[in-house]
Amino acid sequence: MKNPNKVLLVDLNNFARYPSMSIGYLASVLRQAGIFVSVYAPLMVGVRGVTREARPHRFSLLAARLNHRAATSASSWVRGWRNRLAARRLSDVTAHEGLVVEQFQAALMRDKPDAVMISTYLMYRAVCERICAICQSHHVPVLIGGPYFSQPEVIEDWARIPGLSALAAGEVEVELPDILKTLLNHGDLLRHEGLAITDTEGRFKGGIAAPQTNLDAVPFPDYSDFPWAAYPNRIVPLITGRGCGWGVCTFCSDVTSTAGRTYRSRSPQNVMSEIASHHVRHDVSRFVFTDLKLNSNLLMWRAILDGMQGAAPSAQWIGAVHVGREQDNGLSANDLAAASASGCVRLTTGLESGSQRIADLMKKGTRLGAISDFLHNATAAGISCRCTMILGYPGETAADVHASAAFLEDHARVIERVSLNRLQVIIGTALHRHAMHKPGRLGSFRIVSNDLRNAQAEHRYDEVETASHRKSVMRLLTAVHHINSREISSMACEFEGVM
Ligand code: B12
Ligand code: SF4
Repeated sequence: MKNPNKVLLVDLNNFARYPSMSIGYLASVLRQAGIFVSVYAPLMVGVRGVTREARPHRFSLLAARLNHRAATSASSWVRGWRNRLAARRLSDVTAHEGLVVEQFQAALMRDKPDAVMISTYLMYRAVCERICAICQSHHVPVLIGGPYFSQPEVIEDWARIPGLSALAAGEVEVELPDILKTLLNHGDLLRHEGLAITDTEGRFKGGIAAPQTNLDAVPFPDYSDFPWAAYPNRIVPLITGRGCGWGVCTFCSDVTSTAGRTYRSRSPQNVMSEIASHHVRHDVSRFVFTDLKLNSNLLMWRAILDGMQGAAPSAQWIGAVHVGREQDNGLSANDLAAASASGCVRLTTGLESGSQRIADLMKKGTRLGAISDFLHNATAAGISCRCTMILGYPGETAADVHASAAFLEDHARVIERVSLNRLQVIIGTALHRHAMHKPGRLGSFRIVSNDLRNAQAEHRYDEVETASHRKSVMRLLTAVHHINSREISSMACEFEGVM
C-alpha cells in the first residue's frame, strides 16, 4: 500500500495565548483525507508570540505621549525613525527570525514532508521568503495562505516570492487535499479557484476564491498539535460565522480580509457540538469567539446564551459585539444577564470615537447613547467591557477628541479596558479606496504611499499635527491610561490581554 502523503504546516500567526484557528482547520481537513500532518509553530521552540495590550507601567503614559508626538511630527525624519522603532517592536517573531528559520529547517529535515504549507500574517514576509528558498533547495513544494491574501495587489506581490509554488488566496481549505494532489503531480494549479502563481516567464496568474458558503461542511479544527503547556492557560478559539453582519465601517479591514468578506453563519447545532468536542478532547472550559460581530446572527447568539453551559459545563467565554441600531440587537439588559449566566465574562465593542459625528463619518452604525446603555447593562450583569477606539480619522478635530476623552471619563466605571489605536489605512478598505480615488474630498487627509507587501498605506492629516489636536489627545491618553491601569475584575482576569 502506498504511504500517505506528508504535509508540514507552518504557523506564522504565532500567538501565545491560544492555538491558531487557520492551522487547526487545515490540519483537520488534511487528516480527514488521510494525509499525515505535522505542525511547526515558533511557540514550540520557545519564541514568544506577540504580546497584546500589556498592562501599563509607571512610564506608560509618558511613553504614549512621546509616541504620539513622534507619530504626528511634521518632520519626516522623526516619523520615519518612530515607524522603524514601532515596526521592530511589533513582532517578536521578526525579532527571532533567525531562530524561526533555523528551527523550520530542523523540522523539514526531521519530518521529511512531501509539501510545506505556511499560514502567515503579512508582517512575516522575510521569514516566508527564507522558508521558500530552503524548500526550493530541497525540492519541496510550498504553499502560502493567510488572513490578508484578499486584495489583488497584495496577492500579486506575494505570488512573486522565489521558490513559492502557489499562493492560496481565499478560504480554500475544503479543496486542500485536491490541491495537494495537483501540487505533488505537477498538475495545473490554476484549475483550482483561489490559487495564484507566477509562471516561468514571470507572468502573474490566478486570483482569489469566492467566500466559502457552507461553513458546516468544514470539519471542526484540530488543535492537538499545539504546545498546550506553553500557554499560560487553556483557551480554545471558536468562530460561529465568518464576516460581519454589519460590514460597512469605512476603516475596517476585517471585512476585507480573506475570511471576513460577506457574512456567513454556521448552524447553532454545529457550533455547539464543536464546543462540546473541545471541552472533552482538550479539557478546556475557556473559549474566545473570534467572530467579528458575535451578535450578527441572533439565532446563533441566543443559542450560545442558552446552550453554552450544556455544551461545556463551567464554561467562561469572551467575544466582540456591535451595538447596532436594529430594534433587537441581542444586547438588551435581559440578553446581557443571560450572556453572563452562560459564562460570558468579557465583551469587546467598537466605540471608535466619543463623537457621534465621527462615528457617523465612519459609517459605524452605532449611537453613543446605546453604547452607554450597553456598557452599563453589561457591567451590571457582571460582564467586563472592553472598547476599541481610533484616533485621527479624516474630519476629526480637537473637539471630537475631547468628546472621546469625556466619554471615557464619564464611563470609567463601566469600561475595564480600552484599546486605542492611531488610524491605519489598510489597502482594500472603503476608506483607502475613497482616499485614492477622490483625493481632496477628505480635506487635508491624504495617502502618501502604498506598501502592497504589507497592505498598508501611509497617510498624512494636517489636523493631527496642530497644537490643539495634540492637546486633546493628551487628555484622551490620560483617560485611557486611567482605565487601563486599574486591576481587571477577577472574573475576566483569565482573559486579560486576550481580547
Ligand atoms: C482572532 C484574530 C486575532 C487573534 C488570534 C490570532 C491567532 N494567531 O489565532 C489575536 C487577537 C491574538 C490577533 C492578534 C493580531 N492580529 Co489578528 N485577527 C484576528 C481576526 C479578527 C480573526 C482571525 C480568525 O479567527 N479568522 C478565522 C480563520 C478561519 O480565518 P483565516 O485565519 O483567514 O484562515 C482561513 C484562510 O485565510 C485560509 N488560510 C489561512 N492560512 C492558510 C494557509 C494555507 C497554506 C492555505 C491553503 C489556506 C490558509 O484558510 C483558513 C480557513 O478558511 C482577524 C480578522 C479576520 N477577519 O481574519 C484578524 C487579523 C488576522 N489580525 C491581524 C493583525 C494585524 C493582528 C495583529 C498584528 C494586531 C496587533 N497589532 O496586535 C496581532 C498579531 C498576532 C500574531 N501575529 O500573533 C490582521 C492581519 C493582517 C495581515 N497583515 O496579515 C487581521 C486580518 C485583522 C485586520 N483586518 O487587520 N488576531
Ligand atoms: S462592526 Fe466591526 S467588524 Fe463589522 S464592519 Fe464595523 S468595524 Fe468591521
